[in-house]
Amino acid sequence: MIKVIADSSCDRRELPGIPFRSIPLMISTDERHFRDDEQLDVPEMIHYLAGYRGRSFTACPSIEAWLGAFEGADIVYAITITSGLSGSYNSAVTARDLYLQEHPDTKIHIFDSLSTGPELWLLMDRLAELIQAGADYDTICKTGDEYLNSARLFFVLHSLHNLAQNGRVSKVVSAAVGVMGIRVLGTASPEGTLANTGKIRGDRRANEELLRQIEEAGYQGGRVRIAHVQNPELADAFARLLRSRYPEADLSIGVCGGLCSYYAEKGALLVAVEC
Ligand code: X90
Repeated sequence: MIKVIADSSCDRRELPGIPFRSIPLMISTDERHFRDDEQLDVPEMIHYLAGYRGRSFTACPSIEAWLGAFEGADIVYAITITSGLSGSYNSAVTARDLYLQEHPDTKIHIFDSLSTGPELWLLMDRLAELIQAGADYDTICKTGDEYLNSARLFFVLHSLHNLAQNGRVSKVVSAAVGVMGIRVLGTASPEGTLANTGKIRGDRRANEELLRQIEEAGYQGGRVRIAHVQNPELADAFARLLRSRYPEADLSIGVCGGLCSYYAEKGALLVAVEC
């Protein structure tokens, strides 16, 4: 059996036609714990956190959680959130090494997305195509790794509070925000960390600048995956803008799960593109 597994930074809880498991990360305060699975009420979590005055934090999946997910598969393609900001990749690699000692015939490839959210959707869709076309393990690993190298993630955030609180962004970058109407633009760096690419006032100008940066990165009409945190209007507006120039683009819009919603925060737009 072939299995695709991704940690919950992938936002999706199924991959049509393919046995798929999502491994939850956790979002916590000193009072409550939110498991980022299909039962999580993301709007309720966001609402609760907005009114919570204490600290909040997250935890990546344990080695045991990855081990459990490998069970029963002959071939596993696993995808993690960037190793530049989370321990999920290391946890998955350690689990693989342990698992292979007991199951030497299983094949397990771990993709470090060096990104999050919609960039994982792109890879999941590509892996599903390759698996359905009957490609072999080595080809899928190589093609998937190359695919990730050519995909890019860009985003617009309204707040960097939770990223800063958890040391995932430098003080210099986070100092700039919190001002009403100011949007922070960024991209996943080659090392899989957050690179700030500008600040801008207003949604319309932010969307235009986002598309400009995406084109500058080499986008020519390939696939686009858009994730938002309680901001379908902004996602639609960006999709319309992109379609006005690339009417044929394969584009889909979805909502962020718990982990990406926590860090990207209300209003955010995350856009992954094939470059
Ligand atoms: O291991 C853990 O506890 C999870 C830590 C995750 C930290 C970063 C999550 C970022 C989510 C924010 C905007 C996009 C930044 C992407 C940079 C690669 C989304």
